Amino acid sequence: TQLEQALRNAIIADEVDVHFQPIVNLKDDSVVGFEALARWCDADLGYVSPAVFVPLAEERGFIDTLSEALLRKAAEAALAWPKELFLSFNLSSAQLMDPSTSANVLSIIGRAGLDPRRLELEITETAVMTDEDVAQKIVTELRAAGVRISLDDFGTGQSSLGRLRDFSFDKVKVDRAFVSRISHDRSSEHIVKAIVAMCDGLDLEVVAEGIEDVSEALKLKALGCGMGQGYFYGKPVDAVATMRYLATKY
Ligand code: G
Ligand code: G
Ligand code: MN
Ligand code: NA
Repeated sequence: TQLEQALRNAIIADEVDVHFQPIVNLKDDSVVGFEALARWCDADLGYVSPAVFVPLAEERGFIDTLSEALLRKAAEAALAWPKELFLSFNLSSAQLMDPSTSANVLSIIGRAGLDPRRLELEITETAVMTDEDVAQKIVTELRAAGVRISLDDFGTGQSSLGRLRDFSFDKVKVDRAFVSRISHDRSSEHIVKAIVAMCDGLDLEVVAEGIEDVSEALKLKALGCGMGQGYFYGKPVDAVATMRYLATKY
């Protein structure tokens, strides 16, 4: 298709970019890391969402090429940040079914010179479920090298609490569907409260996604949620703007 060809060309021409969104410690609003988010604007097609082109690359079998370019760029950008800040990078479900993913990821960040202990990989429950043995093996290898693993979009899809016990995660990212309703509906508040309590007990860190205003931020702080992310703290911006943002903090 036209879209597929345009994407293939954009990867070759190095036109798929990566933006960064801050993740903060909700106790003092300090930045603790950034999530890398793929961005592509085609000359003819205009802006194309990663929600469209990531699945396309998976389906057509070139997610590895795309993801490699994105991780390399993200790791190179992260080298310029203060060393205590982590880089969080999304892995797609196809990558979690491919046993060579762990070696690939470690070799890409190794070449870039990024300490694996500064890398976090975001994976979804759906991705884990497809082939749980392969996913577990990939995650075990990455964690042995110091990479942390977070469970993305938690609370949506087919959440199984048993997976939180049996699978080795370091962090849970609460889906923004809960956060966006937390100021208006008590049931979302109770759900987030329960997730925070459960994660405390399981020694998992918690990030609330999609915080858009101060009332959501205050509510999440009051619920004891450790970390937050969302437009209220910062929209995803390119590597240069990320450095400017950091200059205002350090
Ligand atoms: O940034 P935005 O909300 O448009 O992202 C849409 C979706 O695309 C999200 O689910 C996000 O996780 C995913 N996404 C963004 N960048 C990447 C990437 O580099 N790799 C993968 N696998 N998914 C990404
Ligand atoms: O699936 P994942 O959680 O990786 O997707 C993150 C997506 O959420 C990104 O596309 C990012 O652009 C988007 N996002 C980040 N913060 C906010 C926010 O505060 N509000 C909304 N609506 N979207 C957000
Ligand atoms: Mn994510
Ligand atoms: Na998410």
